[in-house]
Amino acid sequence: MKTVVSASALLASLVAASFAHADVEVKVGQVSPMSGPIAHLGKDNEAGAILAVEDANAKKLKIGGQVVKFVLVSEDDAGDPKTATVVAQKLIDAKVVGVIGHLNSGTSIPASRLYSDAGIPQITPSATNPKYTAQGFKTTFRVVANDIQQGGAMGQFAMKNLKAKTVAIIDDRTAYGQGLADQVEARVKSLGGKVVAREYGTDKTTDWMSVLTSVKSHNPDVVVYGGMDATAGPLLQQMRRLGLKSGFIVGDGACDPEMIKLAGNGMDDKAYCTIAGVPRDKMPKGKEFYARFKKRFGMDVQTYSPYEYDAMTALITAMQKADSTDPKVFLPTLASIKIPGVTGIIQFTPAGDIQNGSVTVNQFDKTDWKTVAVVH
Ligand code: ABU
Repeated sequence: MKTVVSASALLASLVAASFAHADVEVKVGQVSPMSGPIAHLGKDNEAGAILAVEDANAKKLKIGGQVVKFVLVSEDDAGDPKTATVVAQKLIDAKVVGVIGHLNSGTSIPASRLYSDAGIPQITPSATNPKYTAQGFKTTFRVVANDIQQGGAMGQFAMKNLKAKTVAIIDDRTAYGQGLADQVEARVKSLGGKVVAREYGTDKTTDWMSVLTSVKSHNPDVVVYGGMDATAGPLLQQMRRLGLKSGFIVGDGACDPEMIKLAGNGMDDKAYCTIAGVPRDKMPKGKEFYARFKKRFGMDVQTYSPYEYDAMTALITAMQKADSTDPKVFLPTLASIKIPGVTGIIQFTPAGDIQNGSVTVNQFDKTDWKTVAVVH
């Protein structure tokens, strides 16, 4: 009789064999929306964490005299603030020693109090609302620039590069979208621009026609949107369908391949987006990471998986340097860490923000986003 061993069974036995000598298992958490309209972004983030844990485990790290196997506990918060606190408590109860997440500002902020009370470090790879690190928690970190930087860069780009005199701002009323829109408005006004409309929908809105009809009556030079790709794509497509020819700038929640897919024939060279970090070709290990990611997962990086990878690596390196997997012991080491990551140097300000955060401005060019400026 012929014996058939499936590739996955073979892989499982090889992985089991390679950890046969691990003395201790240590749980690390990851939270992102892995269901709902931005699940593709959540899965992108999760994949970054998987890769970092696999790399760490391959090194068979000895911490506190024991060989450690890191076990990733991944949770889906669906991008919903209430679910975020439920899964945060679940991770705390499961005794994870640190959490990478959440993806959204609206989920990271409410969850951060729970992690702080439990003394567990939380590093977001993508939430950009400045309030996240302004709460005075010692457990709260972020590896991307915040929306004071990003919103400022968007407002400045509209005024100085696109020479806008009038700007319309739309947001999705989330902590991220509204917060980013507020920062853009402040910068536009500080540079002498006129905000001719402030309109909003929700993070589920896909029919923007009434909002856009109102915006069109002001004939703005530039329309700025604070929200994610699932809503930004239809917004831009409907803008163009309505004959609104203004420049369009969207933030990091929509600066990805999915935005191009969703906006379809609405994409043109008047469409810009920003990322709260550096472009791939400016990342010290970007080329290698993007290639390894594609090979491992069979999909392209969306936006923040390299940052998720760096966040998880920083967490594990802090344990290694402190020679302890006890958050009470390694938390100060994490706060003062300085390591070369895929995306750049990972080092935090006293508040927990990334030191020297950058914002990249991209422009749509024929088929893809192309970098036009990096603001440090
Ligand atoms: N920064 C973009 C998406 C995540 C968030 O801040 O809600």
